Amino acid sequence: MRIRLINPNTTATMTRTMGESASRIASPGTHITATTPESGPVSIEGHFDEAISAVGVLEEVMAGEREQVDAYIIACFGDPGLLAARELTRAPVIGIAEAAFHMASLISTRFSIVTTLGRTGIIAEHLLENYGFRHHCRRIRAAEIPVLDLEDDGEAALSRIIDECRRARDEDGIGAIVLGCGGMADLTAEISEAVGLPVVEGVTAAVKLTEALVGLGLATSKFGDLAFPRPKAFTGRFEHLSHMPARD
Ligand code: 2AL
Repeated sequence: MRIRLINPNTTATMTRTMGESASRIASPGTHITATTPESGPVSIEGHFDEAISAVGVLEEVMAGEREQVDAYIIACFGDPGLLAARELTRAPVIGIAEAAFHMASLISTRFSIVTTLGRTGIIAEHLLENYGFRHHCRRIRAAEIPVLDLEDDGEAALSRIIDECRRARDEDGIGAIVLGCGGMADLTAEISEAVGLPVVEGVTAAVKLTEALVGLGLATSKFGDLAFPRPKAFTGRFEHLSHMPARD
């Protein structure tokens, strides 16, 4: 099984870290390739970054289709471009936020999210609402670290995340913690050990969910709104997307 892990931000070191975490947890026979869009923001910390990054995600899915990969993971906690990506393929496409919410809800009745910056909290809140997980989440907390500090100042970032997770454990009445950034993928074991609660991280959760879907022979439904996009003209710098062949 070939899974394409797409890091929507363009920081290659983060892509590599997430790819390693994904490969470590993957079953024998699963091959993960981690990719980064050619253009886009180096980190995703708000609505603007997210909107721009979605185009890069879709381009990576179109490239993956030419290689006929079996499944895709969108490895940013806002799940940028998720539904649009599903329109482009029959292969399962899983976002790391939705993967983490699903997994956390299977092992606890309530969880809290610990994310990077407070301003990204609203993105998680919208996803909880859209995915139907609002009542499973007690609180969205931020360690107030910029995403790239996870790479550049890892020790300090880890210690702030652990402090916030401990506050969540002590104050929120929860059974599990969801880590709210793809860049935290390699920190899960350390955080879990320091906090003593189950810690769910989306990259690894998404690997297991995609393996399950492919193993069950379940593909993205082409009935209804996730049908392939209708061929049409695109103008300007998106002209190359014009009249994409209709697929059934
Ligand atoms: C993210 C993430 O997962 N990757 C990124 O660049 N920004 N989301 C977040 N809340 O920090």
